Amino acid sequence: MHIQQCRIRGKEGLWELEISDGRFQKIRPQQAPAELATAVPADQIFARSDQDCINAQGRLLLPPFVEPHIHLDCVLTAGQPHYNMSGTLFEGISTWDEYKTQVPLEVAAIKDRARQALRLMAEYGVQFVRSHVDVTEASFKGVQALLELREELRGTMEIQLVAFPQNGILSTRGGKELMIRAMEMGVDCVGGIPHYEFSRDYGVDSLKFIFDLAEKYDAMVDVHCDEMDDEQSRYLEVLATEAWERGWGPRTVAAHTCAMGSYNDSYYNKLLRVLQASGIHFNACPTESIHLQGRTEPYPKRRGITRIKELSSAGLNVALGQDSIADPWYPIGTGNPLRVLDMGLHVGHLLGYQDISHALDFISVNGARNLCLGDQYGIMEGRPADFILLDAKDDYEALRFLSPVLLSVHNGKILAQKQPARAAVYDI
Ligand code: 17E
Ligand code: FE2
Repeated sequence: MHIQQCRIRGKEGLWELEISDGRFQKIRPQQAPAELATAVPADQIFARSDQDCINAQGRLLLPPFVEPHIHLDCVLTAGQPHYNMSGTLFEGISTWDEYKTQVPLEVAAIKDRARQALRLMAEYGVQFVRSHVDVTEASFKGVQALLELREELRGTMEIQLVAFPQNGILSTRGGKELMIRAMEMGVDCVGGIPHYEFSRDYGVDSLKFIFDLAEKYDAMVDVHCDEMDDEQSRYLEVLATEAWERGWGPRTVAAHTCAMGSYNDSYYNKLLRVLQASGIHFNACPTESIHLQGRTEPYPKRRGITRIKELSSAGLNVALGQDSIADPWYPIGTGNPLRVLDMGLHVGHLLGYQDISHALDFISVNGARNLCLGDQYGIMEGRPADFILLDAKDDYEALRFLSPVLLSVHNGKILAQKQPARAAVYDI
């Protein structure tokens, strides 16, 4: 495959790429023709190209989008057995409990829903996905289904799985054994939910157990941490301290950390010390949290979202994820990371020009760091030929128009392709 006249994110000018054996073989600067500058409408790019030689006409090529946080076992179950009417995290959890008992989980059905969600994500440029899977569900059908899917899709779309104890590790009888069972079955990351454990002590003990498991199984850690508005929900300091003590920071993600939006600055400034010392990563889910949080209070209402801007400017890595697609927690969602980014930049006060001009980091390279993708990821000669081509020339345009992904290539093979709709407007 040969790509001509593309912009490459982070580089000046136009480029051509040669791809074979699933890898980028050559990446070379290319002279711009006189009549370029996106003069050719996106829907004609493929018409004018053949599958082996695509002229991008100045469109932006970048590494694939990364979905660092989703629950594939729950996707597309919204409304069964009923919708979450309060819009709270807790009604989401109890609705999921009802689903698990009333609609017995079946491997084939879970795989089918997960595939539908992954197909949507692929359409929007995602190639790497980290999914939580509920392990406090004794049949373990979810774990089995997603492990099978991970293997079936390897090389097409890459999936990491997190053993996620939805109802708590210590607050579920036999919870530790369930976590061990999931790790034995080959799940990639250890998860947790300390803020939902019955007591502070349980929450702290669960975190120590999580890191013990991570060390034993040489696994990454990805914990739902402080997903609530309670300013006293302070498990992040315990998570970061454990990660620091054990040297596990670069392999650890603190997800949600919504309570950080409620911490006072005096505490936050002190907390920052251990966050920086540990080097843990962060994951925020802005569409999910703006919907679920702030539900217990009158006006003025908190936003319930972690300090994306402040953490980023303190040098910490923050990625954005969607968390849900039509499930008991969040009723809508398309799989498009640009939609999540749009929300994150709005609620995070991140629409300054400088912010927008590197906005796509939040749904690409930052997510790749959360997933520890290392040199598996990036537009460089010798690396796997994984990339997307956006119908935009830069981050600013991509964000403004929520631009479609024209082409998504994984290991040198086309995973998804889109012909954007054409509109006609008259008399203006
Ligand atoms: N479970 C949970 O505890 N929190 C969430 N946001 C989702 C599932 C989606
Ligand atoms: Fe989640």
